[in-house]
Amino acid sequence: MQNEKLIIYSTFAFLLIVRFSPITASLSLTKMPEIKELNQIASQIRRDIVRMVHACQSGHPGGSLGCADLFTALFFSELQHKPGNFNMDGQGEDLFFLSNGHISPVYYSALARSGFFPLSELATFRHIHSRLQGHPATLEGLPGVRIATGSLGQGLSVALGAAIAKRLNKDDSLVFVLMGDGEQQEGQIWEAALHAGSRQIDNLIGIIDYNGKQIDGPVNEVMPLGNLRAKYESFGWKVIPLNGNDMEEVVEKLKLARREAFSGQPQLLLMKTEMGQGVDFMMGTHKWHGVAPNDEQLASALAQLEETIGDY
Ligand SMILES: Cc1ncc(C[n+]2csc(CCOP(=O)(O)OP(=O)(O)O)c2C)c(N)n1
Ligand SMILES: [Mg+2]
Repeated sequence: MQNEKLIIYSTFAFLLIVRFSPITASLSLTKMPEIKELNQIASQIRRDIVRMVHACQSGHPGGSLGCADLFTALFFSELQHKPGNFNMDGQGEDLFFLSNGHISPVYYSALARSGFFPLSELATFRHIHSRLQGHPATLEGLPGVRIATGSLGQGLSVALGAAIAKRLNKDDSLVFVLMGDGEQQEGQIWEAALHAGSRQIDNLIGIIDYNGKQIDGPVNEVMPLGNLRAKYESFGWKVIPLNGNDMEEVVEKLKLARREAFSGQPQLLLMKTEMGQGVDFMMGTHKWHGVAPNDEQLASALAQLEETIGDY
């Protein structure tokens, strides 16, 4: 009887710890959101993006909309981290770095909606003294942001360093970094890619927003990337192609990358997306890379994006 009581009490205590500790909860017992729920969150994030950029009449809606499914899958399903208890070191947690810092609207929305900071702060995007600067910065101390980005080409190097540090610390969590495809034209990326492949940094997962567009036009016209898959493979990476605007596939390929981690190769998710995804007049062109919608365009965009969990 004594033993039975002990078992019941310790099971109850264990469940309480799991339920109320953010890291353990995200690691195990919390319910995995269904694809339908993730799509609903993505729709809300897309509304946030166009509303934020419209409100201050500046910012980058195109790439942000294209990557909304990835951010939803990462921040609401895949990343094992502590939204309510952010610290810069992130030991024992998965880390995420945004290298193409201009798509800050989708990053800030995903951070706020997954619990890193109050949702109401989204209304301060690009304001003077706001923690939500046009390009993410660390000086303002916004929870969730570990590096300043915007100057393209640097994120993979930082993520590589963080991944090496995790290995030295015997920390078996993962490091994710998102880059743009136009950004692949930066030479620094290839130094980091060479190092990661040759040194078999296999806790590192790179992701490329492969939308075929950049600020001034199609990537193929500005400076063609050639066979990006073959290039990374020749540098020793394992490449996983995917459709970044199909939630089920995004979730599945992120899980695949986690399963395949620690197998002797860094991995690259080569993620085909559509710039402006979800807003018809923003799709199929690079023109909405960094342009704000006017009042009429905002209304048209919002009419296409269902409000699911509530506007900020
Ligand atoms: C070092 C550096 N050079 C140039 C720029 C200007 N710039 C900002 S976004 C951008 C285009 C990047 O293209 P891509 O990575 O494909 O992003 P997308 O347009 O798809 O969002 C450029 C050239 C910059 N931010 N940093
Ligand atoms: Mg691009």
